[in-house]
Amino acid sequence: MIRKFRIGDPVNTGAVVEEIKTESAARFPLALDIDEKITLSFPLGENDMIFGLGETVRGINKRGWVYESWCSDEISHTEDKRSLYGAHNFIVLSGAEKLGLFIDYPGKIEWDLGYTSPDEARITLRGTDADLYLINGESEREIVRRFRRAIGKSYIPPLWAFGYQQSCWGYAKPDDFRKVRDSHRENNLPLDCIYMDIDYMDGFRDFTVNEESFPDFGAFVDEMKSRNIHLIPIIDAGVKNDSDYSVYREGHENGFFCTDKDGREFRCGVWPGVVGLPDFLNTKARRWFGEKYKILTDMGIDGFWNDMNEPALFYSEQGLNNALGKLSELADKEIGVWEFFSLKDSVLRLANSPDDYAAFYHDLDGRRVCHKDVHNIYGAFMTRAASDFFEENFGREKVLIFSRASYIGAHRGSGIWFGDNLSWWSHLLLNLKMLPSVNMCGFLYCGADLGGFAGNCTRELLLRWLALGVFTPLMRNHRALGTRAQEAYSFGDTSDFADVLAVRYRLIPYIYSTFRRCADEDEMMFRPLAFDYPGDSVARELEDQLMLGEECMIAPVYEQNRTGRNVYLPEPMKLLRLSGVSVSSEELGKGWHYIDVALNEVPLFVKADKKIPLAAPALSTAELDRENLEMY
Ligand code: MIG
Repeated sequence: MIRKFRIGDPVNTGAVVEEIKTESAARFPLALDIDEKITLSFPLGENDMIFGLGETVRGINKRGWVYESWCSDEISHTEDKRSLYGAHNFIVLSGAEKLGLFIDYPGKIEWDLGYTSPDEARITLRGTDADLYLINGESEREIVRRFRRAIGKSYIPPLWAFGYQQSCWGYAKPDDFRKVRDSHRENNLPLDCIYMDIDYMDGFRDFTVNEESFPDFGAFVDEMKSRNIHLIPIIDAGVKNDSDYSVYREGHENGFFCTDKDGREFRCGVWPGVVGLPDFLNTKARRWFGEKYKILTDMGIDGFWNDMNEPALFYSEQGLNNALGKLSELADKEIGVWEFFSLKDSVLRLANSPDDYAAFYHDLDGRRVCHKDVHNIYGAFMTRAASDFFEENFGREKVLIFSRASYIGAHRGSGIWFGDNLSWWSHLLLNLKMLPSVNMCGFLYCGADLGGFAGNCTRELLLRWLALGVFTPLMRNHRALGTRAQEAYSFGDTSDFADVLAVRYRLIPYIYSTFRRCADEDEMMFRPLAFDYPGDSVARELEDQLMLGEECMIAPVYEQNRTGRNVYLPEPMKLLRLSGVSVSSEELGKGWHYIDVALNEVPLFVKADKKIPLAAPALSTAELDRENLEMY
């Protein structure tokens, strides 16, 4: 059962698509307090667990920390943080009582889940207009399914988006991309996509291609396609403020950019320098931006990733002026320690500053709203601009699109990636922990930067991370400018990498059909063991193993210098060791087992009474034989 309670006059975020009768907030059964903000609270029983919140830090069981819904360009995913790029306001309380809670509110929310007081959850919305949803069910899975039905079916990308993908901030010239293609093909390493980061553009202008580097971009896209490689360009949220650039000019002339308190275009800086922020919350502006993708689809492009759409702001013009004023004020003064700190802060606090998020406005088709009150839907609506355009012009399942920032609702049109992680072992585990949480919120097409974005990857870390990545719908190796090379051919002998990547292609029929079924049936592809074995006190707490589909369990190695790991089997299973074309199968009983895992191996646990299909390996999805499958 699902109940909806309305407080005030909330903005339509588009998260819920099902018609649900609205009840008055007076009937809301949990403690509710409304003054300048909304606070709801409920007691936590000793053994209660809390699942959900999608893309954020820390464990699968969210209890014991305070999280914030506030889409953030967060470059360091450490456990002292409270938010990452998405705002996924859905939790399931799991204990003697089971209850789902979705807060449809696009401003900031604090989720104090047993942090201030261990036996209380206290959730604070920084505003007074919201829809609250309560979902009952017999099990966590049933509650999730009920919620997912309300928010609508998850996005399904084209099949080729399940192939292996290579990315790097810094590939700039055609030969950079050819080298990636050829090095994979020559070393028997499969590959379906190569990403184009901001370096392909003309001065970081969206929907442009640097003509010096790519004199005939369409021909280059075709050349890649003829070798079964899709090129996937990035699109950033900010549009370069440049009157010689037609996209900016059109946006400016039509009033499609966000404005400051006086109604003038809000000026802030990102990669292109000063930009206009398209007002994606305005229907006309959103449609206009969506149609711009045609410039690239006309050249044969059929996939995109949307970045910087929290929106990330390096600075605003106002903030920069304030900082410069402060510096010149201090220039004539003697700098004591406090002057020093104030000088330092005025510069370091320029990026993503709360003042800036409070300084610009949207036109919600006639209703003027301050950005800070709708911050969490900005990126989702950017991606909706793209996905609406693709669906209307090409139909469903034709174009690959995923986003960095997101809000529930965006799962219907796009996927997400988990942003700027680091080449750290702890981030391999964080990748695993986020999977069930984002699945609960509808995001099925997802994945982390395999090998880690920032920092320097090692051969061992990449192999272990890929052995998790073979199961994630988005399987992309991506890294930052200037980091150690981490393409699968960058560490000498490539045979171990070829063995692991071959497993991905062998599994694509299973992964793809599981994905489709989960999308159709509002199911999670990855689940915590607690959802499937609620009566098993060991399984309930495990956070380094996941259920996959109805047949499997995964348990990757996530520590350095390990030749194996302990795995708990909540029921008898077969351990399949997959490597290249080889498969070995061993029957294991319920309970703990130590299993060896070689660096070129992917362990997969299949329930004793189930089987999964394996295809023959292929170098791209186009060459994959999905008909002749062997069952294991
Ligand atoms: O400020 O486009 O998360 O994947 O490589 C950094 C450059 C901007 C952040 C994205 C990352 C991408 C990078 N971008």
